Amino acid sequence: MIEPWWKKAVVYQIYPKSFQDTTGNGVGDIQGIITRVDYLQELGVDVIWLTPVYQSPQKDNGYDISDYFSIDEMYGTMADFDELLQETHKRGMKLIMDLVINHTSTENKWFIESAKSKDNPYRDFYIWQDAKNGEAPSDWKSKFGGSAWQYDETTDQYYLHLFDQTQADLNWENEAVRNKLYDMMHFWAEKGIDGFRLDVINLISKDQQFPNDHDGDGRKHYTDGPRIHEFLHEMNQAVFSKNDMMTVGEMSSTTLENCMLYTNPDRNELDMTFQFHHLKVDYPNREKWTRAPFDFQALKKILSDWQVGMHMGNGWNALFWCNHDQPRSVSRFGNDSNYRVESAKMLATTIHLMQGTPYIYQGEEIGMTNPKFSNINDYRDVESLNAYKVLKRQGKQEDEIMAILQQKSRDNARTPMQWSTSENAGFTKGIPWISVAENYPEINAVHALQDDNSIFHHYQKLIELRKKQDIITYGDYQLLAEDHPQVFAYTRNWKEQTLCIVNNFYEKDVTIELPYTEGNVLLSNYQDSDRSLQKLTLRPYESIVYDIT
Ligand code: TEU
Repeated sequence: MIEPWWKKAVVYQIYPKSFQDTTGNGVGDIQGIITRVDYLQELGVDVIWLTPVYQSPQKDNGYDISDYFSIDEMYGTMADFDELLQETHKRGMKLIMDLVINHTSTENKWFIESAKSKDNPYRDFYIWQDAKNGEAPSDWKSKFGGSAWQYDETTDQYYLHLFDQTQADLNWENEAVRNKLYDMMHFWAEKGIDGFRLDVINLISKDQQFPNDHDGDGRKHYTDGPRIHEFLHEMNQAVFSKNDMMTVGEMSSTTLENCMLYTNPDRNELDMTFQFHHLKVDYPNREKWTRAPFDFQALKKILSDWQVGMHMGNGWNALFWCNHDQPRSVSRFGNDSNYRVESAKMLATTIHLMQGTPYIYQGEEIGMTNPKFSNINDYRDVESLNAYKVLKRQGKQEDEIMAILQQKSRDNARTPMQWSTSENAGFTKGIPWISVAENYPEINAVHALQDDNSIFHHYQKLIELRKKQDIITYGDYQLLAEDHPQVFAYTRNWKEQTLCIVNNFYEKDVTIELPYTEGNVLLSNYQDSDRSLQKLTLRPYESIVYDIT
């Protein structure tokens, strides 16, 4: 069997709004991305994932699509997009698009029609329900706060929106909707794109009774819902199987069992999945809007369970610490003050040596940090602004709310890419749509490229190592020193070979005994890492990859 190309690939995620502006309007654009493709090639990544650039009122930065067939003018034109695709392909790289098909913007013409009357041909494109006992059809909550149902006077019914009220959920029970979406996907496939990242794709099938949840937000009635595997298989047969594509599903609150099914090649659904359980280890009692250190034992256990489970189930993981919805990884799991470089490299090694396809989020490769905004006016994200209001209503002090947002806001990852020491970090000549982090004179791509020991060059080495060592792609995974409070160590085993990866997640030195005596150091984040594994002393955030065969 020929192994699919995406198993050995590394993906780079671009958030276009914050990547590179060429017009001076303070917003990144497609021409800006084109000027940076060489930079990505130098890093060594194989695939670019572009978050949504379709026409959109931008209530949720493009995750609210008003026209699937055109590019938002803020980002450029379809000709610009075609040029980007060409420039990517010319360099032997691939491009995947972000596809948001759980919902559309309420400004999408389908929704505008749908809202007009109960007998409009588009009525059943969305999920409309009558009031129950004079109230919303169910107690489901929007993921961005408030009810998930919005009342619409014109037809005296409610429509469902699991996200913002301007993001109406499509009715996947309706075959006409599914066929329209598959046709649209063909349109992009025919352009020659190399795949899709499918936004919250495991939420598309809802329990048609829309039952009350009582003690939750309703997610159990639509997460990995009743017809999800059927819909994904159908989509696969209609679109993916007809094109050489990679597909990655973003899975909200999913389970390992479901992801094994989504990605088992025999089932023909998706190639790989993002799951978020390891990024909820700093949500005490499942509450995001709190300040809390991360639970290291839970982090190790979750990542390890998914490594072992997906390997056994013949599934495939997408590996990542960060994306445009998460705080910066070095600020969250590393140490962005005293050991920024060491800890960013350590985190990179920990995740890149696992089995799956690694994703690098723009700026992660130079160790960008959370910006630590201290004023609510600095924030742009609809989710953060809603959370601010809710926390205020709960009586929290301004300082406390700011401290929470500094740790948890999605805007932490959305500040402009730090290219150079020029004004606005070289991102724009105008006023950036969101402020640039103040540390750009120190942390930027120009510095990273000049410094042989930079985080950028560490990522380069990780990517090279993956290309050279098949064991990273195919080997199994075993956690070592399971209960160790400070060290995340594991082995990868394949054929006769064993790699041992040892990571100190804390600032304190630590001595650890591992079941090996000596190894060849393939990569580390200090210049002079010890070859002897027997009684190994790791320095702050030290991370070493040994070949112990
Ligand atoms: O995010 C999906 C998702 O589950 C979010 O609720 C995520 O958990 C949240 O942002 C964390 O605070 C996707 C996109 O990545 C996100 O940018 C969109 O806002 C969302 O879908 C709606 O399309």
